[in-house]
Amino acid sequence: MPWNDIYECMPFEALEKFQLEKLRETLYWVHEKVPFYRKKLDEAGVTSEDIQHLEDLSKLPVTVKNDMRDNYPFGLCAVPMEKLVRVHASSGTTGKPITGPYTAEDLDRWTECMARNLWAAGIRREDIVQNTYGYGLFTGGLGFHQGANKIGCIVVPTSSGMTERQVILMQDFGATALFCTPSYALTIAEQAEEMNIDIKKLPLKVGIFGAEPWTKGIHLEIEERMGIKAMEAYGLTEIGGPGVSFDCEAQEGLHINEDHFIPEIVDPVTLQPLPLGEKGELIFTSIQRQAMPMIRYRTKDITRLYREPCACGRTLIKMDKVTGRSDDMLIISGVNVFPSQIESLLLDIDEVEPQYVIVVKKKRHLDHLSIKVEGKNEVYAAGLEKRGEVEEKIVHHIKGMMGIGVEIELVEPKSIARSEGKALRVIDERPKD
Ligand code: DLL
Repeated sequence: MPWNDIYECMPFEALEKFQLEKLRETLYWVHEKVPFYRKKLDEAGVTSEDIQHLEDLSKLPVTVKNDMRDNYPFGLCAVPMEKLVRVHASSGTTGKPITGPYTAEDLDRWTECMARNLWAAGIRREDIVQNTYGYGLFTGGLGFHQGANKIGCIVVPTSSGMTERQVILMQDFGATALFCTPSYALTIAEQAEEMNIDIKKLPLKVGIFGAEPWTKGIHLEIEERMGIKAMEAYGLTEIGGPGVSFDCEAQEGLHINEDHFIPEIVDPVTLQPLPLGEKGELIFTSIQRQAMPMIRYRTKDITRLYREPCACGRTLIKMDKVTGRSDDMLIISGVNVFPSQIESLLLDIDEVEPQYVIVVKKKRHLDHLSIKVEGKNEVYAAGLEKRGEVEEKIVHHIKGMMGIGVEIELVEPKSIARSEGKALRVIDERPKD
């Protein structure tokens, strides 16, 4: 039985009616409250009255990440500041992050979506869940925490990092469920093996993994090494964090919480809507968010949608696992990283040229990012010690601004191949399967 069978098992016609009503309310609301949307809707010549069917969604303009940057931090808010109770954030394409503000009601709705996700993965009151998603600006930690609280289980809020301690606590507290990124799950498994602790013999029985792409191969490897069932969670800060879509026991696609988010698939180049079942870019319109509703937000995630009867009884539409993006965003152990963001940080450093290559590798299951950047003539010529100082300075700058560890190699001026078209700035050497 789903967490909320009224909404999760709603007949399609009723759902469509509900979505249309909420969509029209949202449009009216953003036109009233958000100058950015008012301008865009007026320019497109569309009002909530023009939306008579869900297909009319395609008449509306899309919203992109840079719109959030241009309206940073609270320009897209549809409520006065005193109504906000929380703000999360995630990486933007350049220096500034993108913000995810919530009203108290938004938090309640998010919690409801997370409870559905956890419940569908088999989490119940009697579970002890170890939540290693980062607590902080990232939506993973608190999002999962709230969902687990709602179900009433015991949460162990370890947050991310200190892997040895994670393993010890998992053993000592008898965690029955683990929440983390898939890459971190493998790191925990490996750490346990090094400590001669057999996770398969511990009470752990399920994990809910997400925040980064992972292949079926990794899925099976986690299940095999930990002796657990691996379930999935998908979401993004822009439309409220995790809880957007989730695995059920059938594990044949992720159910989207459609009473909160209307999905569409479009051609990433023409933006034309594609029929159900075709692969393209996923777009979401939030229809129950107050603080920052999103109209046709381009996720850049590539997937397909299908509406088929599911063995679990849910009628919510399903999406495939997300395996790629239509932009150059990298996900480094769950942290979103744009090459443009790294570039703007490198440009802050006087000692280097704006010539660089980012190399992403897997090192012991974790993503590892290294950057080769050209030193300026005089800096490079000053010798190893000076180069080391500058490398250190860049490492600190990137860590301080983005929160990720990188390895920097200051290389000789003019040693990085110059482009004759699109610059090759990223070399992703991670295995594809
Ligand atoms: O990653 C929210 C989240 C937290 C989801 C915990 C699941 C678990 P952002 O940091 O804003 O939010 O990153 C959003 O991460 O557009 C996808 O590209 C990617 N992503 C999230 N979940 C998955 C997944 C959180 N299950 C971006 N599979 C999204 C593949 C995922 N990619």
